[in-house]
Amino acid sequence: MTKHLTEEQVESFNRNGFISPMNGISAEHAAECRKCVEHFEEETGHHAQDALTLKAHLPYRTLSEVVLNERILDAVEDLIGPNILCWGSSMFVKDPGGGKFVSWHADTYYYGVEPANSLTLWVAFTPANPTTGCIKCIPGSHLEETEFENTPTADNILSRGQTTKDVDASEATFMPLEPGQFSIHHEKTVHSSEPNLSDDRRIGMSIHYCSTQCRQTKYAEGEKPFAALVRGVDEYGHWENEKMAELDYDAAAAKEMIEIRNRFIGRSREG
Ligand SMILES: O=C(O)CCC(=O)C(=O)O
Repeated sequence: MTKHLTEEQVESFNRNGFISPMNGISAEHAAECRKCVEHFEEETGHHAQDALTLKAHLPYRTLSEVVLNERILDAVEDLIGPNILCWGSSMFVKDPGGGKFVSWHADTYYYGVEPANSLTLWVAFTPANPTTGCIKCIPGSHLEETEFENTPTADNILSRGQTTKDVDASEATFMPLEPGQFSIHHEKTVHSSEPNLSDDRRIGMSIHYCSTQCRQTKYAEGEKPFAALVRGVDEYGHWENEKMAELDYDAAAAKEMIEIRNRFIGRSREG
């Protein structure tokens, strides 16, 4: 018996590696999330795409409430089971006319989470569609071992420019979303997004959930990564418990988030 998804959606996720759209937070909550993104940029002087990443929900209660949203967690539970960790989240912000895009890739290239009982849930704070540059996925690609190369360019949002080899883009399915709706893709699903051709920003938050059985393999022996237990029980103890934001804005958490991101990028570069 599923909690939010239909049996057909679960079957479709297992077959295709993604599902969309689902109703998540309210449109009002999505608008408040956009305000957080723009507040962060004013407060810190950083563009959210560059700095509100990896643990994006930690400086803001409004963003942590997205991660903890019951409808969202019900959908995650339907796919990976009742014991759920959130180990991170990243803002994806494309300014109008900016030319920024995301190359074909699978999140598994840099997640370091094993086994692959993990997924990415993307919540729209503004309309996401083919004009604004929504995510598009290659059906069934999560069932294959894909290869990639690093080809960074100035406009590629992925800093290392991870790009899957031999993608047939004509097979892609777009995942349009209204503000507050969400999509889910498996960590091995090949996906990308094109530039924002509209006259407003396209903003969404990518949330990284995994089952408590998963480990982070990019950390040295004896060093524990942080994640928040957002539902169920953690019978494995592979992660140090991370607290959700309690303040409207926690400046210390924002500073720490930027430091954590820099360390994570260092590890990814090491391999
Ligand atoms: O927001 C985008 O355009 C891409 C997001 C993405 O690649 C992801 O959430 O894994």
